[in-house]
Amino acid sequence: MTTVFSAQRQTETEAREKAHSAYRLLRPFLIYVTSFTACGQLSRYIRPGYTIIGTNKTGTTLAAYDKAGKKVVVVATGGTIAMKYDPEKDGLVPACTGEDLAAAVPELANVAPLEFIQFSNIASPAMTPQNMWNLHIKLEEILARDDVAGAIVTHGTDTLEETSYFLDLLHNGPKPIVTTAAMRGAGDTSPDGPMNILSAVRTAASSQAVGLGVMVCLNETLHAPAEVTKTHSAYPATFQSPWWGPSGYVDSDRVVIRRKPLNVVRFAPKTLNARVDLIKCMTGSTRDYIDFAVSQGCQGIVIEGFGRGNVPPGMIPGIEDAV
Ligand code: DAS
Repeated sequence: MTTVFSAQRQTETEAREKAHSAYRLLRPFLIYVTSFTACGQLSRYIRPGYTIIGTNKTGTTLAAYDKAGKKVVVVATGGTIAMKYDPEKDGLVPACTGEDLAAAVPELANVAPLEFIQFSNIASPAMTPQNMWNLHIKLEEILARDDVAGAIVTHGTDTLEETSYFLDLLHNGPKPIVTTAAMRGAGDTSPDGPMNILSAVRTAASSQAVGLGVMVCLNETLHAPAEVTKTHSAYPATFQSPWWGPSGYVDSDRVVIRRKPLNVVRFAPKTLNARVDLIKCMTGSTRDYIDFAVSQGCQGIVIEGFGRGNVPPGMIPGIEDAV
């Protein structure tokens, strides 16, 4: 097994070196290609500071990972990805920083210079809208820096889709934010965290991800936050985008985008202060939870209805009074 991995690593390194020497030789030509494509279809992927180094057989653009030495910032928030088994507690507990996680993945050194920010070290059910807002502010501050190409966020899987969607709604700039997580702890057999971090950093460093907002990266697949959901409580390939499928994937050191999400609405609020509750319909639901939310000063209620938005008749008077 070890031989297979090191042989693969060697092949990847050789391929990367070949690509870089080809890049040096072809540079004058590539400047032309870059400005030519800026007029065409690929223009949305090309921004100052990013260089396209070639195309593969299917015409997918290969990314230059050097981006003139720009950094990928790893923002760690916690989750199983950063946990290890504690025999005393008989469960997983926070045990690793973002830096510890990256130290387990030597290949990261070939992708981009990294910087680490320990935002928190919590299990993701403890995430709050306020935490998500603070994370958004921190990320935008990081991405505003000239020396940064993109950022990854390591997170728990339980609320990964909520945080990713929140960040995506508010991320108006071109630099990529890639969220990732793991279903197995850092000390478990065959942890999925190291490969997920490597794929996330590759994506954040890739010109392919520029302008695509936030992407969720697990199991070498990339998903749009508005489409992805956690489908299983234990299986590592739990993140799926039902109906639509992944928007791309990471194949060794290639980042391949197959489609872009359409109609993404983005906002730029100055603060986050309204309380909004989510109420799920059950068969037999009445107005009780709606009345309670209103009595607590809720300024908005999302009702998760049945089918195309149907609700049990017992809820209707409460909804009418609330609006
Ligand atoms: N520990 C849970 C969480 O933080 C699950 C996980 O990360 O997979 O969301």
